[in-house]
Amino acid sequence: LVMGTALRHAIEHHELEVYYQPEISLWDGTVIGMEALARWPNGLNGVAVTPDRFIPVAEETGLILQLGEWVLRTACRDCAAMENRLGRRMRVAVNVSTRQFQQKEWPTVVRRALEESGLQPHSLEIEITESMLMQNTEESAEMLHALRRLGVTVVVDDFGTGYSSLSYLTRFPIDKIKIDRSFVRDLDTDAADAAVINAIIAMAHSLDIRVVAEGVETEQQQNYLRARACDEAQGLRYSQAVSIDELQSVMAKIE
Ligand code: G
Ligand code: G
Ligand code: MN
Ligand code: NA
Repeated sequence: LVMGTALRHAIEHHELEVYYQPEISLWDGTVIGMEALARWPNGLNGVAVTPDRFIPVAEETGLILQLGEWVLRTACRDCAAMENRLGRRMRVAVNVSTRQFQQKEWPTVVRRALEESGLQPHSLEIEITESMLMQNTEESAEMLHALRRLGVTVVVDDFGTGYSSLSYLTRFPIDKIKIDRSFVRDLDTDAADAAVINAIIAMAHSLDIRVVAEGVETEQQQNYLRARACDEAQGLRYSQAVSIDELQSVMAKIE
């Protein structure tokens, strides 16, 4: 409750920030995208609060609608500016919560964020979770088709940790999956995790779905994933999430 009140105040007083973690193409090593991650630097009593603590509070209090729309608009604006500065295409991935996804007006919110920023729809990726797909499957399918019609990319985040009913990959319009970092972590030592990763990549590619590996920390993990034709990687091997101003120099180091 205390955190909810402080969070509302922080949102209204523009005290939240959006940081970006680069996403690397395993085909050519370039940074082709970035994931937008909310930050609350001054948090409670001046101590930063991490999103795994304040996002659930935002969801319980309903503040996620306001917070989520602000993250989306900021991410679209920052990505459009980055594309202009680089003179090439970039993509930005935005996480959404169930409450946002269940709003009838949500596709309109997305369309307006694109229009006001000038960002091309194909540069925006919306990250949803497996559990969001399994609740209200009819409505979820409708929402994903609405996003598709806008030209936005649909990504399933934390892949492998939820219901893992693979049939939904054929039933919903999904462009891309992000393999959860728990499978990547012990890749070098755990044959079972490696086997799961091989199977996920093969299955996704057979369905024309691109694959991102999360939580890549070592060169060995990167090389394994590249050998298995995993398309993209994200993790501390490349960079943690940084401010948009820091991102360009981080990119220069990676590339
Ligand atoms: O940045 P970090 O890796 O600590 O993020 C922790 C979690 O918080 C991530 O799993 C991410 O999905 C979630 N998160 C961060 N920013 C947002 C946001 O803007 N909206 C939603 N719904 N989740 C977010
Ligand atoms: O959306 P998602 O839940 O994936 O949010 C990303 C989270 O993953 C953030 O909390 C971030 O700090 C964390 N993270 C990013 N890269 C790595 C990594 O390489 N290893 C580990 N252990 N965590 C990471
Ligand atoms: Mn994510
Ligand atoms: Na994730």
